[in-house]
Amino acid sequence: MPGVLGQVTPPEPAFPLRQILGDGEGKPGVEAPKLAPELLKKAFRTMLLVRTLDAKMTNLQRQGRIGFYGACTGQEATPIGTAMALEADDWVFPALREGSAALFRGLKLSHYAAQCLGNDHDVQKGRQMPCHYADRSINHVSWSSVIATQLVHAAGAAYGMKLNGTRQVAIGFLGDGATSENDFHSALNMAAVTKSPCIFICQNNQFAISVQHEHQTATKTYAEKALAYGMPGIRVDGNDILAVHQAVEEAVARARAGKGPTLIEALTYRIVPHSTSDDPSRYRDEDEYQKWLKRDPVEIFRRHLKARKIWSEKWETTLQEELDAEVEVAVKEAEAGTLPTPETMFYDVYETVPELLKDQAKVLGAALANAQYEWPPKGH
Ligand SMILES: Cc1ncc(C[n+]2csc(CCOP(=O)(O)OP(=O)(O)O)c2C)c(N)n1
Repeated sequence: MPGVLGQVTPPEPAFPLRQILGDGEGKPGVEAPKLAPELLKKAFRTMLLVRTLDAKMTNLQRQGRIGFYGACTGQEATPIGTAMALEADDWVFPALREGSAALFRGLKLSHYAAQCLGNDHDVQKGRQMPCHYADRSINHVSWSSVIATQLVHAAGAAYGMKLNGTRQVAIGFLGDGATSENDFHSALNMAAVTKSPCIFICQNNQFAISVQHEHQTATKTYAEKALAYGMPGIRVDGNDILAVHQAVEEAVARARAGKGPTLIEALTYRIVPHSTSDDPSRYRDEDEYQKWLKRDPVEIFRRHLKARKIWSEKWETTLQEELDAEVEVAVKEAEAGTLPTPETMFYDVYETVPELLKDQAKVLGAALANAQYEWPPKGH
């Protein structure tokens, strides 16, 4: 069909929204895979755990005990559904809202809390903003905070996996806002050209802080951007954990078979503020928000577990009590830490600390001693 200026208008790309659970009762005509009850229970437990952590950490921020928090409440199905499809030696390059994937894959609760507090119990020694979890033992790499940089890291790691001939995959998580960054283009292009085992998972929560879809992109979906790079694009209901799991499983199988990367758009909605520094009531449509509140991924999954007779109210009540207690203990343990001493900033960048940095550390040490500088400062 001729378009403007006589150009040929390409046919509308079809990226249907994949669903399995729908609103919990199951999508008519779609059979839910019979995943092992223990796996499903672990996923549900992680969903409740991260929701409990989100509430606790937001309170701690309000009390001035942590500096910042970016919750994932309402978006639990995508990172956890993804983690369910991975092997222990795969790598995750997250953005802000994927701490739950790390918890599912074995991040210790006390480390999660210590990372948010940024003290000397934190494996990153307080050098990152809260919610930038990292753990070498589970191949979970800290985010840089700079939107989309993690995607080039994921693509590079995946290329390394290909060169080394391993069967591993790298996951690069992103938000919808990250699709407007140059790094998105570089990463997807490189992964596709090199046919690397990289899976890009865009959590389209429909906001980049206050910027909404129509201001972010002129395409109808984010999944169709895959066409430009020569890789498959999948659009999935991001609040449907089984649909996410199935989409990621499919992409992982392609990647392990040497067929290259996939872009997955997981459609969801940010029902919480962007972070503790945000007030979405200033830009969010109230009716739309109310509509999405009814599509709570935890409730959708709960209905499925109930139908499969894996869930009971008593089980969830006891589980929630356990999680509340575990979170309290983890925060207590983490709060027993103190601020890392200022000299620690000179270490961990180089395997062997250069003389220049050693000298600077000495000068700082002497200056602090002379000034009888109090460490940690009052209030910490
Ligand atoms: C390069 C860059 N530009 C701007 C920012 C400030 N910033 C932090 S989060 C954010 C929005 C990110 O939105 P999105 O990628 O959709 O992820 P979401 O937070 O919604 O999960 C922005 C603009 C940044 N961190 N890095």
